[in-house]
Amino acid sequence: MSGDLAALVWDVDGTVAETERDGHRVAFNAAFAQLGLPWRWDPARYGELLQVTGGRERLLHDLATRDDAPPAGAEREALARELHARKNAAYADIVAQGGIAARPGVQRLMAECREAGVALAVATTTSRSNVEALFASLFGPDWPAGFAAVVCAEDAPAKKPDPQAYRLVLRRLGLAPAQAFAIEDSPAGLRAARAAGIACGVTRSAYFAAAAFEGAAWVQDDLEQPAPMTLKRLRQALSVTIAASAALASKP
Ligand code: XBP
Ligand code: MG
Repeated sequence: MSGDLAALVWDVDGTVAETERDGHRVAFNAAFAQLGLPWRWDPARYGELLQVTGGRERLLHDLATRDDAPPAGAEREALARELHARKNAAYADIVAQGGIAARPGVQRLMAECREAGVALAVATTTSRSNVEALFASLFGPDWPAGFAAVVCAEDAPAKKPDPQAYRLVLRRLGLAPAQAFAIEDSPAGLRAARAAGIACGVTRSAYFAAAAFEGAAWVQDDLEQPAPMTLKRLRQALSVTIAASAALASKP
């Protein structure tokens, strides 16, 4: 199987940008306030809630722990849907105001890939509207032309660590797992990529700074530290991962 790198697949939240603490969390709190609810998620509580992937799922998880949430399941579902829609609108406002920057090295590595003919793609559990808002703010209005496939929560409803988003991105790109490399920031994201057979590097984000990342091809603080992540290093990491998988498969 070819190990030539044909596509670099990006997670969004925590990887392309630090969106959670100052983006999604603030927007969730704005949605609570809009509906006159007294609930607020402080940075520490939000960190705990990030174990649940998917904003609507995160809300439902939190509602299930509250005495003052609607007791009926259908009512809770409706409230979570309403809050989630309002949260996404508030998030779009935050990023449109330039409130979130790309993480170090993201723009540089994307440009290096484009110059070398390596496709860029996205595999995220976040809503499409959030990706559209963030990427328009970071990369300009023509950003869709720069990405060969963008798989979001609406395309792959099974949230990470389920590999559905990564499998779908491979199908849309027409590539085998060994032709792609993923960049993630969370244990759930890493597991999703690996379960789809894709080699994966990790840039630690604020909320997963102390997490263990077993199975990662590399783990860095970001794409510049401790050393710039280049296409050459990505290709080397891909070869090492493929060789390790082949050695494991050939064991009696
Ligand atoms: C991101 C998520 C998302 C975002 C919020 O995970 O879990 O739920 O926190 O976005 P990943 P939504 O970085 O692994 O893709 O509210 O649109 O879900
Ligand atoms: Mg992430």
